[in-house]
Amino acid sequence: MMQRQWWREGIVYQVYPRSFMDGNGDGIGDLPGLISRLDHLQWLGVTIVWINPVYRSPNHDNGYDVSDYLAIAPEFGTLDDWRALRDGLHARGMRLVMDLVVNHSSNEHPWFCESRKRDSAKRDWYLWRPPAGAGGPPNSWRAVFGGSAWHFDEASGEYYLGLFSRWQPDLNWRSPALREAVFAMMRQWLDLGVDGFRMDVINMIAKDPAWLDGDPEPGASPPGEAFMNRTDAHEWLVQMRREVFAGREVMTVGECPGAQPDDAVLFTSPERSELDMIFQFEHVGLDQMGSKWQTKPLDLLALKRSLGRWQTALDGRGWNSLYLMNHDQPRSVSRFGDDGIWREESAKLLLTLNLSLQGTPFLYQGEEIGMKNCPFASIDDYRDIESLAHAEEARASGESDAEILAALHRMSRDNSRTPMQWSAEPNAGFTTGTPWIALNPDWHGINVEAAREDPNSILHYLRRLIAVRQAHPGLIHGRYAPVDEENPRVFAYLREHETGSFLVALNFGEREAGFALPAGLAGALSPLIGNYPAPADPASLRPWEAAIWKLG
Ligand code: TEU
Ligand code: CA
Repeated sequence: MMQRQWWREGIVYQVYPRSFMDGNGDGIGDLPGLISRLDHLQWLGVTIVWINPVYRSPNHDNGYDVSDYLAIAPEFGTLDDWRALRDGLHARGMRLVMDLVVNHSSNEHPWFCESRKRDSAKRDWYLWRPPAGAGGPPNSWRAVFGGSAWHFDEASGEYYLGLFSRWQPDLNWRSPALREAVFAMMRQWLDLGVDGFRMDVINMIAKDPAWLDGDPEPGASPPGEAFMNRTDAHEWLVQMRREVFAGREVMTVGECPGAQPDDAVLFTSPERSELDMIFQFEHVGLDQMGSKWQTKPLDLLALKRSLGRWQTALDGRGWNSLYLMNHDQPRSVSRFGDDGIWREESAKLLLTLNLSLQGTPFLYQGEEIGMKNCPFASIDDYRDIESLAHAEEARASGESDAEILAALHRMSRDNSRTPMQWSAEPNAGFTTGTPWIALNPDWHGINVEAAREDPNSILHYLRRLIAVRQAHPGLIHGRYAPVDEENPRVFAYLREHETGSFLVALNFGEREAGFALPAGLAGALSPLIGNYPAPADPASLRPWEAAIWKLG
């Protein structure tokens, strides 16, 4: 079905509206601000824009607690502003993907307010359970942002499930009426001209009834399959495709923490008509030991094996999304690259990785200029519910503020939520007011205006890289084949396609490193793009050198 291919050939730019551009001086990014920067996105060459939630919300989790799915939050603007954004993107040949947060709503959503009444017809639109026999929560599940995942409601004398927080009650997708209410809302957005949805933790919408009524094995930690990637979730996504998307040109990407390649084949194989692609989390878990706050150095071999596994698993059977960061992850150049003296080279290398694999690349605001993690001086500078919950728990367990800050500097989601850096003007040109969150103080040297003036900047490199990828179908669709797999410092691979094949080589480090060329390729390499002025030498790649060659 050719009509569904546009999202395979596309390149997505993720905008976190709250931190992208403030149009009215209140310190909060908004839709008019985003509209004023669309030429930047068009100049870059991206073709799809995904915006994080802009619906009405109490903002306990910055919009991932929705209290009205059909209203634009006042801090972002009006529905007319949204229409102007849609028209501005479409006029520039770009498409608009909205965030769909329907594993849970806000506890202030009217649906939940009604559901709190025990005799309400919407009681079963959420997951209510009586206290366990001895009192207390029905099972041992912990909430992602701290404490129990079960929250007691005095009015009805029962607990409700909120896997993330008390402000984010989980919707009960087993209710056909709830599913239809969600589908009706989605159809309204599609009728307004939305081109696709990014679906928040969509693989969590089905929970194991046995666990909802108590711990089958008391004291055992709940297995992921109790609430992730369950068969019912697949069935409800097939129903969604049939009842919402039929006959429409819509892109769908499901955020699926904990999904394995086999799950991804089920979610994304075209024959199953569920989703077009998913966000998997394996590569962004490699530098962690258990919790995200206990980190270890990244092992390049582990990264090569992980990304290679996903390339092979979905080749011809599904489709990958490709990302190195987003609004939940730290800045890619700080995490996977070197944000010190090799910042520019390593940022270009990471962009080359993300745009030379099979799948749809997702870029996050600021990646185009190599924005770095932001080491706030005080825990009070942080805004994110997840970071503040961690700080509270860590303090309670005796960690010092210095230890807590060190973990936040590495992994806080606020690293990627500091305001976009547009120029060397006050507040980096993001706002004329007081920003809702502090800027990274390095904006004087790292900003879009400065990058536009430097032909060797990350920004200009990315623009060339996007043009190269879009001009060569083999870089989009080609089969991935590892090269010199056990090389501990160089990530090299082929992309084989009938329209033309390519060799990619990435030296992950500041030491010169070579790699073993596949037999017969030595004389067949035509340099296509690289992050150094002179062409790369496969026998001796320079520090953080990235190169793509055309074969033949
Ligand atoms: O994130 C889901 C999710 O798994 C995150 O909790 C992520 O694993 C974690 O933040 C990594 O530190 C989605 C949204 O992207 C996130 O912003 C929301 O907070 C969350 O769902 C709840 O809606
Ligand atoms: Ca604003």
